[in-house]
Amino acid sequence: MKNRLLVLLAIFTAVLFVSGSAMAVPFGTDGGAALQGVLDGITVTPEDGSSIDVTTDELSDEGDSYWAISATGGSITTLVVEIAGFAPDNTFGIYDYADPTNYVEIFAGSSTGGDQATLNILADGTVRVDKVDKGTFAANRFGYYLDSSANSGGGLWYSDTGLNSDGTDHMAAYQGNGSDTVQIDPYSAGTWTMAEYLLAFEDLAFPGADGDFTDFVAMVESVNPVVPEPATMLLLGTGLAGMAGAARRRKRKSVA
Ligand SMILES: [Ca+2]
Ligand SMILES: [Ca+2]
Ligand SMILES: [Ca+2]
Repeated sequence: MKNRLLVLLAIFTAVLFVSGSAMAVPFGTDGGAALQGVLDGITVTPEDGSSIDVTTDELSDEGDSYWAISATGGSITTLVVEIAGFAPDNTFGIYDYADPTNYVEIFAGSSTGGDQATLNILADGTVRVDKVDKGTFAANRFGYYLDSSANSGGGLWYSDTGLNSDGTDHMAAYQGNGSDTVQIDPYSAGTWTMAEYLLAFEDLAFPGADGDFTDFVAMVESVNPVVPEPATMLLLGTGLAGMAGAARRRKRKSVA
């Protein structure tokens, strides 16, 4: 019994380890250097580059799947850069947490760096882009997507990795820490606040993708990630603790 418990505990630890190591996007051979260059490029202060490190400051993949608008005035999305051959065709937008096939486009393929759009979700679920009704969501809870499926090798990539056809994380997210001043052309410089997140996408399917995560980079403001309850982990942990307790009780009984 004790051996079996040890095996179960080892499995539980392994599950925790795997979910932990799945937190970072799979950067390619450049190890995130290209994306770090994008961050450093928009950073005015500190003068020697962004205080955000693309390899260590990324939101966990469980934590960047779903989002909610946190401001009454809506959320402004600014396209920072697209370093991709598919840039003229790639589209970007949000999809309904309750139905991933229900989506609203924010940027068309023709959009380029510096383009901006304001996103609103009304109390009745109406989704507006630049004050025009574009659809209806179940609630103020959504994921981001990049659609590069117009080109071969591309795909429809969701912020929820579980929905991706290649099972791989295609979006890295970084929260501002309130200390850097950034400037995205053509806008004036400002503080990268904690209510602003940089989203960085890889548009090619894995394996085969270069993994530079600079194919589509956007800054979203006045949004918060909605982190789901780690229900599976809790259940696993509770179950194991319960089994350990039962084993202890049985052992005491046999001693008595
Ligand atoms: Ca992710
Ligand atoms: Ca484009
Ligand atoms: Ca790429």
